[in-house]
Order: sequence, then structure tokens, then C-alpha cells
Amino acid sequence: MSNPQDRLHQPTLTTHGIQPENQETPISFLSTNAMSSELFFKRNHFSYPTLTYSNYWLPINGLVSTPKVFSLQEIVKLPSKTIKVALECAGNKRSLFEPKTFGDQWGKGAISQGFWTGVPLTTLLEATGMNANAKEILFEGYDKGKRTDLNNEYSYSRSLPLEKALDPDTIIAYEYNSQPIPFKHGYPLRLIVPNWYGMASVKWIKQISLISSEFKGPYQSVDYVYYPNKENDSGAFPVTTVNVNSTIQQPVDRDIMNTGTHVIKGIAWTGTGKISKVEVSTDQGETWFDAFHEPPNGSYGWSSWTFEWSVYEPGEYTLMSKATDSFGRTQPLEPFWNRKGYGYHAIDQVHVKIE
Ligand SMILES: Nc1nc2c(c(=O)[nH]1)N[C@H]1C(S)=C(S)[C@@H](COP(=O)(O)O)O[C@H]1N2
Ligand SMILES: [Mo]
Repeated sequence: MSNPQDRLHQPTLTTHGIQPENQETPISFLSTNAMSSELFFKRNHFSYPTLTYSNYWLPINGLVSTPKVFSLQEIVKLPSKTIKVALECAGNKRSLFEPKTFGDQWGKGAISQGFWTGVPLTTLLEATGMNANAKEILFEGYDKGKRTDLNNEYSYSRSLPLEKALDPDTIIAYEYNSQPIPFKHGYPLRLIVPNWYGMASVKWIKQISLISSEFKGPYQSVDYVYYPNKENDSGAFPVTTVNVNSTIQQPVDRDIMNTGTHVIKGIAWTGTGKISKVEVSTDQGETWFDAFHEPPNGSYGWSSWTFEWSVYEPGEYTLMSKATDSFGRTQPLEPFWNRKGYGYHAIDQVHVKIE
């Protein structure tokens, strides 16, 4: 921070597309746990929306007793909460699937984390009331456009089942790391849905509607569905909860290093419970050792972990990391292949050469 040299050695995002803008975080080179918004990955389905903020209003309508339109000023005055959340795109690590799947070829950096501040959705719903026949809550984003597979124009819209929508940690966020949410990440209001993959956290919220049936928009009935079969849609089921997962940040793949002691470091995260164990193997998975990982701290962030590796024999090595969570879920050796390439969470690997 104080060292002027540090300014000359800053990581940047890796670009997968510019319109829409899709960029991944330099996950191997993060120095803090609450990432600056400049290093936060960006995942967009459309060009950025044009908004006029001077009169920004958030309508909540549909199956409510009293439809309401909230002003930003009203929302920021309500009791807020701040939660640390790791937001992971369902397409994170897609490039690792074999056979390859279509879509942005994300490496390991479609995940970022920091502190989100906002109002629990339940607080806003206390003001509108809910009808007994409300089944889902629909969030519409301001961005829209044509899809290659369907003829109509669609906005980015997704629903949540009541149970998830009414979770006290599902928030309508207006700050990231104590600053207004940057425009590209959903300013002025975005949904934050902890424990679900990033597609649920709708940016630039235009309106919220309570509905009586299952929403079938393409961003949850065509995309963000696991299709286990290449040829047909049998066995399809929706992408929701984040899988237990880990990533080796250092060393990077194909590093050349000296003999001696090296710190292997990385992150581990899950959408159910807490990370309870991180194991590391330096011999292609034959033997596993416990890595040191941060204790669970009641947030939805990732756990950083480290493992000291002493190596005296030159040669090629496969380093692996495997996380387990408090629900007993653990990373499989083989990924769960699915046609659209979502939810990759096989044991992480990097290959290094010791000289
Ligand atoms: N309105 C809107 N919300 C959106 C998206 C989008 O394209 N439009 N992309 C979703 C997806 S797939 C992810 S992974 C996250 C990415 O959030 P970020 O761009 O702030 O990293 O936003 C989600 N919310
Ligand atoms: Mo995503």
C-alpha cells in the first residue's frame, strides 16, 4: 500500500467480450479479501442499460395488498444490513469442461467478493403486504435485447421462490464496500442472493412483482438450467445453489519453481453451510494433507487457505485442492458435465515444474 512500487504491479481483468462486457477477475493475484470494484468480474447479457437516475423509483406490484413505489431516499433510510458475499458466475471454470461447452470460456476468475449493503427484501414487503397466492417474486432488470435463439426482445429478468426471496439475507443492495454500487455492477439497486450462483443477483432492478405461477423467462427456463445430456433436454434441472469448490491461486498453472519450501494458497467456498475442510495433494491425489483455512465467520465469503509445501526432488508435479463443507458436500474428482457448462466444481489442479 505504502510502497510506491506496488502501484506499478497491479493486476487487471481478463476480457472475454466487450459488448456485452464480460471480464474475469485476476483471481491468482488478489491481495485482499474485500476486492476493489475495479477487480470485480463483470458478467452481462446485454449492452449496459441507459438510466436516468434523477428520478429513480422502485415499484413493487402484483400480488401485494398495497402496491408501492419506493424512492431511493426512502430505501436508504430503512434499516440496512451489510453482508460479505462471494458472487460466483455459474459459468466459472467453464473452459475446464471436457468435452468443451459453448459460452464464454471463463477461467477460474468468474468469482469475486466484497461487502454488500442493502435492505432485506422482507422489509420492503412488510410495507406492501403479500397476498396468500403469491408463489414467486420476479425481478426485472433495466437491460434488454434480442437473443440468438428466440425472436422476441427480453429484459434480464429472473424470479425467486418465496422461501429464498424471504430469506433475511436476500437484500436489495445499494452499496458495495461502503460506496454506491458501481454502474456496471447494478447501480443504483441490485439484488444480492447469497448462496446462489450469480445469475440470481439481478442488476439495475426496474421493478419487483409478486406472481402466482412459475416464471418461465429464458434466463431461467432456457439458460441457467443443467442439461446433463448433449442430445436432448432429459434430466434438466435449474441452476441454483453454489457447489462446494476451491481454487489454487498460487502457484499458477505451469509455474517453474526452485526446490525448497513454497506456500500453496487458495480460496474455498460453498453455497451450503460453511467450509469445514480444505485438503491439498502434491502427488496427483494419492495422498492428501489438511490445509490451514480461515475459520468460518458467519458470512457468505470464501475461506482463504494456505499449505506449506517442501519439495526437494526436481520434476513435474500436480497440485490439487479439495474442499468439503459442513453439509458433507465435497469436490468430486470428475466434473458434472452438462451441455451449457454450469457449476464446474471438480477438484482444482495446477501443474508445476520444480528445477
Ligand atoms: N440485469 C442484469 N443482472 C444480471 C446479469 C445481467 O446480465 N443483467 N447477469 C447476471 C450474472 S449471470 C452474473 S454472474 C452476475 C454478475 O454480476 P457482476 O457483473 O456485478 O459481476 O450478475 C447477474 N445479474
Ligand atoms: Mo453468471
